[in-house]
Amino acid sequence: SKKPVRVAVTGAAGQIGYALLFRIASGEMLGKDQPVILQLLEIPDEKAQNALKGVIMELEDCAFPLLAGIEAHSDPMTAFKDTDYALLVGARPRGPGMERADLLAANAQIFTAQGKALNAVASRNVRVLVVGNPANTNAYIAMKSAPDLPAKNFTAMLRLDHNRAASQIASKMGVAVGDIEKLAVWGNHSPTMYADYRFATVNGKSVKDTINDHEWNANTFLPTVGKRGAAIIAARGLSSAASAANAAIDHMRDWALGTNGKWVTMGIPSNGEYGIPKEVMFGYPVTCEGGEYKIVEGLPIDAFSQECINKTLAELEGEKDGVKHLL
Ligand code: NAX
Repeated sequence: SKKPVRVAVTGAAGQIGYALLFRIASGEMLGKDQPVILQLLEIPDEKAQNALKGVIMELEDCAFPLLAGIEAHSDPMTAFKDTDYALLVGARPRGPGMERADLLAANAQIFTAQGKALNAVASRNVRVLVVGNPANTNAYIAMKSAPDLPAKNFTAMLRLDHNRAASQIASKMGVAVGDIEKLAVWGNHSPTMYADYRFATVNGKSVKDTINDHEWNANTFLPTVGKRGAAIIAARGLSSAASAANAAIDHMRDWALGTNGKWVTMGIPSNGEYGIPKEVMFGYPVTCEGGEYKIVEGLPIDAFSQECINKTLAELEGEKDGVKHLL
């Protein structure tokens, strides 16, 4: 049987953590033959550490055959020791009266410290997914704080936007969501993301030609996907958790185990592809194979798409500017 791999999860006692850990431990992320050791991080606060203990008791009570160990931590320097995968879920939420700059600064502090800790103690090939918002900028900060690790191993979660877009298209067309291929989401995990179905197909048939409705795209589809998080908060009184955890599982599973040629969306550091400045943590269509992702290149960008990409890029560069004095 396989040697266990180490999976660190931050914010482990939060809502997303509660929907995520049990699935990692049951083998849904890294495969039903891959034992895992969970290295869970929460803030030192007594309430958070107690809640983490409760989650660990429940993990134990699942008696998952693949769960080879569970550790509770309050310091990233121990939580990230030798870790092969790191899911950075915990972040500072926007509190009442908090300005955007304060939010960026509070998170910059967290992700600088966590990036440094990964740099110091994680496996040299650790694969990092940032879920905590602002996810792209937090991933950028962690990457910049870990100069000894491969920059390409730092990623941000755009997969929830991708899955939301796929689901909207499936319902518009009355088709099975699993039959949709070649969807792309460009840019920031925020309402400015650009979900792009120009290349998408259902059973080989063009989605764009079938829907053929620019008004629906610009005025219904994009706002629905972009504001889906807010719609869920309005309905549930809490932010997306199970669907976010599911997207994190999808992102890591596809990265580790491959997509068989299928396109998925990942937030990754640009190397200049599609005119995005180097190092910007940007949502791109990718395929994965052998533990590596590869950007789908050579797609034509029309005027409307370029306008959307420029807008989400401008927002990301604004966030980057907002933290540059902190790095
Ligand atoms: P919760 O508030 O339920 O849980 C967050 C947990 O993180 C808390 O238990 C807190 O104590 C812990 N935490 C805070 N700072 C920490 C630190 N420095 N180290 C370790 N743990 C820390 O939030 P939850 O609903 O789980 O959401 C977590 C994050 O995901 C938020 O930032 C949220 O905005 C973000 N999201 C990102 C999404 C995406 O698509 N990228 C979608 C869903 C979600 O909104």
